[in-house]
Amino acid sequence: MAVERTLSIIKPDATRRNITGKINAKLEEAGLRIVAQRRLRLSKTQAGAFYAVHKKRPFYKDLVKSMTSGPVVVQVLEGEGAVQKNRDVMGATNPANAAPGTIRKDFAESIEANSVHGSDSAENAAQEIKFFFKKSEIVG
Ligand code: IDP
Ligand code: MG
Repeated sequence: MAVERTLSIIKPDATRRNITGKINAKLEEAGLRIVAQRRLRLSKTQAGAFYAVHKKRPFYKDLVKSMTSGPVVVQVLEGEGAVQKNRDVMGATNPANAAPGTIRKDFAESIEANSVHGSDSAENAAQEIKFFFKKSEIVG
């Protein structure tokens, strides 16, 4: 399996509870390396654009609201099969369905406030990384 990069976001519910380190420990223990990282507050426009694919979904407005409710940590993860590996460590979208030991099982508050975002394909990973980072900001 090739070395890949993927975008990870630690969501406001997690920064609020001061558990960014606990989340990143799980990512690192899974063999993912944080090769870029920034803490920021998303504007409504940014969050809306980032989640544009969900525009028609009933939860879109609430999702934008919760993603702008506090700081996030955006980061690029690198590793063998990083896109799928990150999805595996994150766990299912709904924490009620997430496997034991996953980030969402251990930390998510609800299906909406589920602590982390992760790209779902190599193609989306490339786009999402570009959304937040310049090439020079990613140091492998
Ligand atoms: P993912 O984050 O596991 O890839 P997506 O289906 O891409 O899940 O949804 C994006 C985000 O939208 C989720 O992480 C969650 O915060 C929110 N979301 C998804 N489904 C629901 C829902 O049914 N109710 C409320 N929020 C949802
Ligand atoms: Mg998704």
